[in-house]
Amino acid sequence: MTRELRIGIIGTGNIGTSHAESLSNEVSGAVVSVVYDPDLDRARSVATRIGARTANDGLSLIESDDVDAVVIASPDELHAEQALQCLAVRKPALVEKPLAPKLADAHAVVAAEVALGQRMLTLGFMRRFDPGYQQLKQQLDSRTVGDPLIVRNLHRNTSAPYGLLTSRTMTNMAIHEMDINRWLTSDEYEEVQVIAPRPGPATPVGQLDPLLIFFRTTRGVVVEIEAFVNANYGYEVSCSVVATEGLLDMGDGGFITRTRSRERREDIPELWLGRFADAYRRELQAWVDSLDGLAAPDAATAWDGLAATIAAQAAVDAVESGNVTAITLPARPPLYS
Ligand code: ISE
Repeated sequence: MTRELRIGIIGTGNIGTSHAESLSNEVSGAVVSVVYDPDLDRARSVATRIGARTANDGLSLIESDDVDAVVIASPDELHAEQALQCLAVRKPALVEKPLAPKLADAHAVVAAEVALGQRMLTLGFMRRFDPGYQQLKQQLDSRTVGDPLIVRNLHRNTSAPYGLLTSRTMTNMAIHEMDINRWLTSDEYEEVQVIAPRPGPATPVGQLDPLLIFFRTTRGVVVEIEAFVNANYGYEVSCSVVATEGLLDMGDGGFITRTRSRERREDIPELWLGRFADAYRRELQAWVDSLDGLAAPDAATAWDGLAATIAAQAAVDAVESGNVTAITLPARPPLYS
């Protein structure tokens, strides 16, 4: 029996705490040895619950001798810097999405991993591990309904957890769809257009929410994303495909419908942690199982993280300009082939 991997977790917000508890209680082959969060009380509370110690800062956690691999669950704008710190000491990391909100930072991480000559970073695009999306992928790959023409995505949050900036709708929220649709269609984006309906009642003045984002891929597939940050009624994600010989519909994730006394009801989760609990656990298990420096077969790489940030920035440009915006992806380095 090889020693259990010792995982350090940076960030004990919603997702960092969820990962800490899942790695401690559900995932085999790993233990959480160290956690860090600037909110020291919150970090201590998580550490006490799972039997880990706390670190004084992210870098000391990364460099700790009792940390074999790192989960980066800090605020988005810190992901790139901490990923670079992990690469500098050759420690594998699961980087929560996005790789970086800023293009230059995302490019810097990919360049550093290419220079290292070894894939050590995995991106936390967990929907690739969601059973519904995996069945969609399997059906598309085996062409059960022919080839995709249109992919329609709904992504609705109950509210804006991190404040509502249109750019964050792209780089933090809809970036899930920007990754998963590349994966589903095995294709790349060549242009994007964004249309904003009138704002919803909970949208701050001057912000755009909901948004309709339209990507066209190199093979002519149109990927439509409805991104509604302040949908208010609950958290809901769905995906459906119009193809050359039929349709595929993942539905809304299989909420249980209860029918009784002439009433039909569904429980709709408030947060992504409810809708994607299984995907997060499967992603963590796949990552732990693959910690020999290579990403798990379905897992997203730093290259996927860069491609998603390129798409997100193009969508930001499109919404600001009101124009169709071209998307150019650099040549994929052999490390990611
Ligand atoms: C959050 O970080 C997630 O990853 C959720 O899946 C997404 O729905 C939410 O909008 C993000 O803020």
